[in-house]
Amino acid sequence: MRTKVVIIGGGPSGLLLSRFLSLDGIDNIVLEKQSKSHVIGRIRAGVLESGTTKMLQKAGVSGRLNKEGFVHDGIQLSFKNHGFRIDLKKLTNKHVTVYGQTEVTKDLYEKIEKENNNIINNVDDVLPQDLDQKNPFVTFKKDGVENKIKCDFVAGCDGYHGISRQVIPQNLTKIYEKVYPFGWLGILSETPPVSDELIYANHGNGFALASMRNSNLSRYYIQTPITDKIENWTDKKFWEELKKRLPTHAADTLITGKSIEKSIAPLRSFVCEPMSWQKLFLVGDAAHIVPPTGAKGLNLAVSDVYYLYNGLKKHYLLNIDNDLKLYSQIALSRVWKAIRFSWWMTTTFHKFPEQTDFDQCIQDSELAYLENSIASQTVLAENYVGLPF
Ligand code: RFL
Ligand code: PHB
Repeated sequence: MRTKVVIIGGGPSGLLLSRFLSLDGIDNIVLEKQSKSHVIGRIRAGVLESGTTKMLQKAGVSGRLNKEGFVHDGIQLSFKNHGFRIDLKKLTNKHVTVYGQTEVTKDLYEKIEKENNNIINNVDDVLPQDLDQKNPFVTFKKDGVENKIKCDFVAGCDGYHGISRQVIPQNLTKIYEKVYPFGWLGILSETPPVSDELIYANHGNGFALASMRNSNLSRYYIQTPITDKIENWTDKKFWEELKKRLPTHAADTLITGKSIEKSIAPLRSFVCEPMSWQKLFLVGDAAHIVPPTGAKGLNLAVSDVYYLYNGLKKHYLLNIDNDLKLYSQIALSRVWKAIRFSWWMTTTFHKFPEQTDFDQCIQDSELAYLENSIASQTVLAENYVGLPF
């Protein structure tokens, strides 16, 4: 087998890159370890920046997004049981769209299956090789049979636990990492959302987030110790704790119900520099992780796709290699700004185990300042709706 670009990983970044390359007639094959139903079933991101929405529109996969996505012009923040609003629209003239990553992935799969059918699911032992040679290739097993694809380039879109990052010689990369001493316990429930807009709450017991997927599907998160076990969190215990952490006006109207998904996710900030080596380009979670507090992970994956697609397009259609050479540098410049913002949202809203009364007063005054300063609100809003790319 031979193709131009082998894409390792069929999550949102791999699928979107594949779609853009195919639209320009650049041959590519996506190798995905899991089944389609497994990829589509993962409950993850929910908030799309305007830039992400535009990319999905350009990719021709926005039919359902345009109809079913919810435009949000603002977000609610709360501290000391007191809420205030950040008016994203007024401050930036942009909005975000609530539309689940599950749906984005489903839309991409359907389009690609119909038009190109170049996704190979359920592959094992994927290994990119000879990336520093003229003729790189990727080997993998499918149904126990060994396969080899020759290619020009490999896009590592295989997430944080993928193989791609690991094939770069360790002495050529620098890893930046911060692991937070808590996790997010998230539930999905078939209940109407407690609020029309997302609520990010700073509370003495820890952070809480009220989000949603649609008018009868709510997504809620609470900060928990990283050592907590999911079995110890009954639905009843979860709802009681969430009610305590949300501002009273919201807690009083919260409709509870049976959870249809419940999981605990660790929080970390992580960057691998550079994001490319020879013929290999890392994209999305394969190169960087942000804590979900700023809703940036999926959106960063999309801006990486934009930069890489642009570089590959110029290489194949115009024979210009400069953008491809600068991919890592350009992508990292945007990545670090999102790393900073996500870290700031996380440190401003969560309780740290060693937190003192002094630290609490600093958080309170940060939020009080934010409530009363248009300049401070603009900084948050600009980052939340997404920096340009
Ligand atoms: P993914 O989604 O991890 O996809 C990688 C794919 O690669 C496959 N794979 C392999 N395939 C072949 N061979 C191998 N050796 C392979 N190893 C792995 C995997 O099966 C998988 O299909 O990475 P990608 O595409 O870069 O996308 C990144 C996003 O999924 C991620 O950043 C977001 O989900 C993060 N995130 C959020 N992002 C937002 O923008 N807004 C949000 O509101 C938001 N909320 C969240 C989140 C992530 C969360 N969790 C669970 C980590 C909320 C949560 C709770
Ligand atoms: C979500 O709806 O899953 C979600 C929303 C906002 C975040 C993180 C996750 O910051």
